[in-house]
This record gives sequence, C-alpha cells and structure tokens, in this order.
Amino acid sequence: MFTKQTGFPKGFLWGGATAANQIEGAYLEDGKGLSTSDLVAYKDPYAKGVVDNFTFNVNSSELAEYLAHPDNYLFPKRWGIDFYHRYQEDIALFAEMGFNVFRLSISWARIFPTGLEEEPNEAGLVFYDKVFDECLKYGIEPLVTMSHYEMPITLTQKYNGWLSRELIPLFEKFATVILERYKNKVKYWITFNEMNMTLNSLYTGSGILEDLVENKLEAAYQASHHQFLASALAVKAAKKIIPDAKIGCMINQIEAYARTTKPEDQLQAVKSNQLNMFFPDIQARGTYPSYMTRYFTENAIELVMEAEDERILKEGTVDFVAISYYMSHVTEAREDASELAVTFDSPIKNEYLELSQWDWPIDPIGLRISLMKLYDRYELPLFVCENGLGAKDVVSADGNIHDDYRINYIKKHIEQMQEAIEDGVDLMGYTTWGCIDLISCGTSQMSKRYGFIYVDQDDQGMGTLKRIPKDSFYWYKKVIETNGAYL
Ligand code: BGP
Repeated sequence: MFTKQTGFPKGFLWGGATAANQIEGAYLEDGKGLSTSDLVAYKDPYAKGVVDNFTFNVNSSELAEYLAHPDNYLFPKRWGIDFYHRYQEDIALFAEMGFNVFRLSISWARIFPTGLEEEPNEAGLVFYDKVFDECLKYGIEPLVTMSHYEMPITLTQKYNGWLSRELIPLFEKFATVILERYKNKVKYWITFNEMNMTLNSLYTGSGILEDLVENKLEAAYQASHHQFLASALAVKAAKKIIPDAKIGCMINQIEAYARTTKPEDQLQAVKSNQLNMFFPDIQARGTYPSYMTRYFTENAIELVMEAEDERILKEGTVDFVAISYYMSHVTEAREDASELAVTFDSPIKNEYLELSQWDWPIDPIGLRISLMKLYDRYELPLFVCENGLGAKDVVSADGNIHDDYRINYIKKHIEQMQEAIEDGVDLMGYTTWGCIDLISCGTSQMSKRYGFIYVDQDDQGMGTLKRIPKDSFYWYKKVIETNGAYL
C-alpha cells in the first residue's frame, strides 16, 4: 500500500538558471530602455577597507551621479556575457548537457523601455521569440521569471519603484503582453525572483531609492504588498491565457537555526522562519498570515491597502513554490524585532559548516530541511530554481577548468533533494544557478563564477568571451542522462 519513491521521478526537470540582467548585455540595443540593474556599479565587498560600505542599495545622489557620469563607473551588468548575441551557442551547450529546462528572465525594459509606453517594443519581443524557439528546438522547456531584480529606471525616477501602487497596472500590462506573445512556447513561469530579498535591498528587489523613504522596513513591506498584488494579477492572467500553465512564486530560502537549545533562541528561529515564509504564505494561500499583525504593530508598520486587495490576493494563488537555496543561517534571541529577518550575512557562524570563498555557509542538509518544511506547509509542488557555488575558477595549463569543488557541492545538494523526494516531497525540478558563468548579482563581479561553462571575461570586461565546458559540465551531463542515479 505504501511505496516509497526511489530516486528522481520520471520527467524531473533538470537544467540551469540565469537572469536577463546578468547575461544579456546589449543594454541599449534594439530599443531597450535603461533598467535599474544597468546602474549598479562594480563593487568588491571583500576588498580591504570597503567591507562596511558594501550595500546592495542605491540612493538618489548615487543615481544622479551614475546618470551624469556613466564613464566613471564600471557597470558589468551592461555587458553581461553577451548572451544577446551568443544565445544559440549557449543553448546548444545546455542541450549538450541534456537540459530539459532552462530558467531565464525577461527584461521589462526590453519590452517596455520606460515601462510607460502603450505599445510594446517589437524588437524586444522578437529576441525572446528567438531564444524560446532555440530552446524548444532541443526539447528544453523555458522557465521564465517575469521580474528578476530589475525594472525600467524611469519607474524608479518617476514613482520610486514598487513603493508606488502605480506600478501594479504597468506590470500587469507587461505580464499580459508576454503571456499572450509566448503562450505557445512557455508553460512554466515564476512571477518575481526572491520576493523576500526586498528586505535586504530596496533598490535591487523593488527599484526603491532608500534615502527617499523614512521607514525602510515599512517601505519594504509596502513594496512587497504591491508586488503580491501584481503577482496575483499575473497568475490570474496566466491561467486565462495559458490554461495548462504552471506559475509559481519564489523566495530565497535561508533556513534559520537556533544558536542553542535555549527556548528563547528556538522561539527566535521560529519567528525568523515565519518572516521568510510570509512571502509564500501570501502567494500560496492568498491571505496575510495572522502572525504578521503583531510584527507590523510592534514595528510601526502601517500598510496602505485597498478594499479589493483581499480578493485579488485570493484569486491569484500559485501552482508551485520555487526557492533559491545557497545557505542556512544561525539566529539567537535579541531585543530588536526589526532585526529578525534572515540575511546573507549572519553574524553568528555555524561551527559545523564550511564556508565558500565568499563566506557563504555550505549546508546541503539545510536544503532537505527546507524542502520538507515547505512541502509540509503548502502541499504544493516545489522547485529548486537556484543553487550553486560561487568560486574563483582557474584555467589550468591543459586549458581546462577542474572544478571538483563545484561538483562536490552540487552532488551533495542533489543527494539531499533525493532524500527529500524519498521523504515524500513533490519536487518538480532543479535549475542550478549560473549554469554558464555570468555577472554576480550582489557584487557585479565576473570572477564569482557559478557555471558549468566557463566564460573568458574578467571583472573589467576584458576577455574573448570564449565558452569552455568545465569538468562539472561533463559530470552534470551524466547526472541528467541517468536522471540523478549517477552522482
Ligand atoms: C540570487 C539571485 C541571483 C544570483 C544569486 C547568487 O539571490 O537571484 O540573481 O546572482 O543569488 O548571488 P551572487 O551573484 O551575489 O553571488
């Protein structure tokens, strides 16, 4: 009567993930408008002396300075890895690895250069037509993120990004246009990348200039409220336009562990995890969870909502919950409730875990724990749509890249996904982050590499852009060929 699932189910989706602003380049080509990500300058957070200054946020004077003197800055996301012109070669390499899914995002500013136009930019739409056709030629399903950390810069200048409710109809128009246009090519969609990361960066997550807001925490939740509504409307549109669409939400899943068995620390971990799951709680269940009422009150957060919002959220719940997973986090009891949200930079080290070269704790079992908890909570299919190791790769004298550390990292995470599946979790797929080397989101560095495919380009944008399969390329190919049996 009870038969345990062994190994990965048939039809499991194996592939890799990217984002438009980290790969495409061609930042002003074919009518594309400037996007918020085009104005993120290169920063090395680990260079001596600047660690404390490192921030993902942009303020209004920085923005004015960037716009007035662009030549004074390195903006690596403007070049990406030239996927815009090399997508055929790159997709052929993904096909060689055996991908049956490829996650990418659509740049809003390619379709609506300022976000305000009545009609979309046809040349922008044509580009993604070509990319999807190329994927489908090899039997690769595109998994499309509608909004991955960028928007037309005009929407930041005019409205201060997602702080304004005005963005909802503008996004709905964008979503409807791409759903209509690609309805016969794209079945898998994610509305917003890592919704919870607006708490970490108002600019990256929501296009907000942080010095223009008084209460940053309140701004983050108000912007999130607008994104929840936009996401729900996009889900509703997707169901109408593509009846068999699968459309999901996404968070950066950073499981919080209590530092000790002290009940106060345990309680803190419960609260931290609630703050993370608040996002899928709304997107999967369609209502604000009750635990947020106390949090909002105690943090002087007053959200502006309208009568119709409750209905919109209810009508736009997702089909699946997607996560990116890189690390876990350690927390302990503290006074300041506003500090509860999990972040990349946990001040408390977990003595059981090794760190990546960028000090991210490596915790494969944390992935299993996350999947088990999320599945218990939502009973919806899950998707691990980002996971991977950022590392400084070296091209050896033999011309190859021997990245056994990356193989080891991904292997351990796949093992834990398999365990989770055997625990009963319904997992749809796995797309490793940065399947081809790309520009890092948080640092704009090229040298923080995640790929199975090396791209010859340095932090200053110098290099031939030649693609070289790494050792991990051949390893992942075998993993996919055997549906995860070979690890
Ligand atoms: C996630 C983002 C990706 C990404 C990845 C790795 O938060 O969705 O866009 O780049 O993290 O982060 P980083 O590039 O900063 O190493």
